[in-house]
Amino acid sequence: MTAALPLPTPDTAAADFLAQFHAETGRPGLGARLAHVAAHGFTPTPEELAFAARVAWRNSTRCVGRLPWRALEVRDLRHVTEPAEVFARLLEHLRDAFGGGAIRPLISVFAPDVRVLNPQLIRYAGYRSADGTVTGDPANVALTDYLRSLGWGGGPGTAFDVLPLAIQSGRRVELFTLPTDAVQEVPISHPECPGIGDLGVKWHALPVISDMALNVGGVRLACAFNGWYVQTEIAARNLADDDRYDLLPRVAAALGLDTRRERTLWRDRALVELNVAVLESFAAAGVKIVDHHTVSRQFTRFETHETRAGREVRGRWSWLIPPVSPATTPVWHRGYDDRELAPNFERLPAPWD
Ligand code: HEM
Ligand code: NRG
Repeated sequence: MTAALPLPTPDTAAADFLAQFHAETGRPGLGARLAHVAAHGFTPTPEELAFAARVAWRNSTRCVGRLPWRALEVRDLRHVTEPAEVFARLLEHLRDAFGGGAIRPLISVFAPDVRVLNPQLIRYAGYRSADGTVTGDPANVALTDYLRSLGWGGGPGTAFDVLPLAIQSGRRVELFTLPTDAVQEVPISHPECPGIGDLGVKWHALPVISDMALNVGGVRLACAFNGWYVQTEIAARNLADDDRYDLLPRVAAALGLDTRRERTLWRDRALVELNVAVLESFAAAGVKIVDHHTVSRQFTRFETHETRAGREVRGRWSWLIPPVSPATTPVWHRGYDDRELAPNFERLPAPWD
């Protein structure tokens, strides 16, 4: 028997992705597409890219917000390579994703040699002073120092200075200042405790992750994507962690709690009221946000839909449970396989590490 010459086949990651795309969408022509990719290499079509982005969200094991994955709006911006034009497209992303407060899940996908170096489009500076104290967000000290090393002169020095964007194209890195009208923010106050509003705290409306690449069949594309916040992300972590804004002692003081003994549970009580403050403030500002009970229930609906579609839901339990009252949510009582599926989002290395 003579061995037939093997037909050219694309690498397995691309072939696996194309097989999945054709199987799930019911589109004909897998054989022809595989032959084309084997001969010319894999460049995703706009339809393949949109499918990959939505399925990458569906596959995001650390995301509890996956229920509306089919509704993700995908902007194919692979032709955009100039940093100034990337920035212009990111401003459109911020405006359209915000949608006057209604917030829509949106992803902008850029050319392979483009990337935003900031981990999110909106981040607050962290300025470390000589005595080691930090003004602003301590999580962003390294980012702030890095932007200064690129020539940024620094902001006014408030606890909420929005950082400029560092956009890389090939070897070039350029800095861009976000205009104030591109950054929607919500002042945080409490319906019954004016002392919490007096702390002068605010947070931005949109979480737009910009340091993850979409991996579609082995092709990695820089992107920026957003949904809306779960209030725990802001109130139980960003504002509460002692290595972030560390606000629990000040919130407890505003509430008149006894902070001398742990057994008064002043931390827990301050934490709950700070969560109430963030939810009520976003609602009052007309900005979409979800509480941890609702999003956990939505996640179990996502699980039901996926099971009906014959797919297994993967998850990272420690990320899916909320940092407040986790055992009151259905996710607490379930278990998940945390192995990653393709296509997916992959974190890009920080340039300052
Ligand atoms: C992580 C909620 C939309 C992809 C998370 C986390 C939450 C969350 C609470 C954990 C974050 C943390 O602990 O720091 C939501 C909600 C959404 C939403 C409420 C509303 C629609 C999206 C969208 C995408 C996405 C549109 C992508 C298209 C991810 C990924 C992670 C994540 C990749 C892991 C991030 C990391 O490793 O830092 N999401 N999400 N999510 N989400 Fe979602
Ligand atoms: N915890 C981070 C944001 C991570 C992603 N969260 C979302 N993503 N909700 C923070 O800034 O607090 N999303 O695409 O909606």
